[in-house]
Amino acid sequence: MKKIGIMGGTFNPVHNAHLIMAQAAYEQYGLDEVWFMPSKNPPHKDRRDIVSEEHRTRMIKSAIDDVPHFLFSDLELRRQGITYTSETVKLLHNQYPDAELYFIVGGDSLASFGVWHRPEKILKYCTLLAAPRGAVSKDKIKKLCQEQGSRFHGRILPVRMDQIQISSEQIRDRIRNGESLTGYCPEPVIIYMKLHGLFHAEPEKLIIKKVTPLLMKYLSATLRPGRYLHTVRVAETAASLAFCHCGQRKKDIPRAELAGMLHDCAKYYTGEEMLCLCKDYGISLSDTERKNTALIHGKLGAWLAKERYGVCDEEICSAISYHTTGKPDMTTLEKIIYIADYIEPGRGMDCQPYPLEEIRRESYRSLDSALLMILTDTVHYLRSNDNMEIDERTIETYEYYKGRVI
Ligand code: DGI
Ligand code: FE
Ligand code: FE
Repeated sequence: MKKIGIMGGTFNPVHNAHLIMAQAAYEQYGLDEVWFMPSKNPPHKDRRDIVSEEHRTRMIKSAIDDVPHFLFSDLELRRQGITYTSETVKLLHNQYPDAELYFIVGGDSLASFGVWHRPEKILKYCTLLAAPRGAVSKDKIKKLCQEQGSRFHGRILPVRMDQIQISSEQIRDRIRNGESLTGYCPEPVIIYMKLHGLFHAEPEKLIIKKVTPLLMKYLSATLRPGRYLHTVRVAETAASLAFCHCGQRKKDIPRAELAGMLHDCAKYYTGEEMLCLCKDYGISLSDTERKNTALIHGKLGAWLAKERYGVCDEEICSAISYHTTGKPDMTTLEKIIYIADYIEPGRGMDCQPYPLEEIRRESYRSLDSALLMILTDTVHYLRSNDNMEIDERTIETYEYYKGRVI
């Protein structure tokens, strides 16, 4: 029987005590998995310091990404209305009738278990695991588990661990006071908060001139793992295309690499977030972009490259900006990024009329003719896809190169 541990909470933000608690429960009760399940933002604006569900989700994912037995669950986020734990565990029980459920809580929550919504119902569907926390220290936890277990007629067991004095509130205070978070949160979470200026801090502005380990850390802390790997492959492909086509200008190789690394840096935002950010930052959008938000990440990415990553090379920013649609009369660097994004070795789409392998070969011979092949394939793909509206710029670029390349 599969044993599933559930770590519920606001995770505003997720921190090391959460991870240690989840790991201790996992080890001591032989759990197969622990699911991190953030709760929904309260509907009214009375908790202004809770950052968006997207931010909290991304921070959790980046914190648990390396641990195979820690998983993310959006069960509570997806539910409508107030989400009571009693309902959540019932839903889980119905969905996984063969699983044994364990709900992991801090000792302070266990002390106030009586005021939770229908505590008996919670214990009907799961075992509660409680770790020392707040006023409930290591030596008090066992007794409290016994007391609350017999009071609410269920199984409540202690998690043995040293009490760790880290809380989300303390982290928010430290950020407000400009104090370091080293040791409080996993590094990707620290980086994520800095990059987005969460909890009343100013977003951090870096000054990036070339691909460095720091830049890679920033990107891997924000992008989803698959997207990050795509980014690295685009950077490598762009560098080798630059090596092939800009032989005389060696400095173009690191520039192509940097543009490749950053080309999808805005890709972690949802469509809704991108629309909000463009409004906030005064980035103008066409009607097609507003309707097809997948088209916005180039423009927004160029803005982020300039304002967050401090890239002051205009051509790099414009290569990022136009990497999805292309534009007439592109520079060599702009072409390289557009092409690298399409041909990087992780891509495996079935392209028509020009197969990907042919385009890959052509890319190292002529950028212009590879570009036209990609544009032809893209227009073919978008036209054969009824529900995809073609961006005017994609067509304009296609027409421009069609009339030019022999
Ligand atoms: O960001 P990537 O996935 O690496 O690649 P990309 O920047 O080329 O973006 C691909 C997405 O953009 C994909 O969802 C298709 C969409 N797209 C590209 N050109 C057009 C387009 N969508 C519409 N609606 N119209 C276009 O002309
Ligand atoms: Fe892209
Ligand atoms: Fe891409």
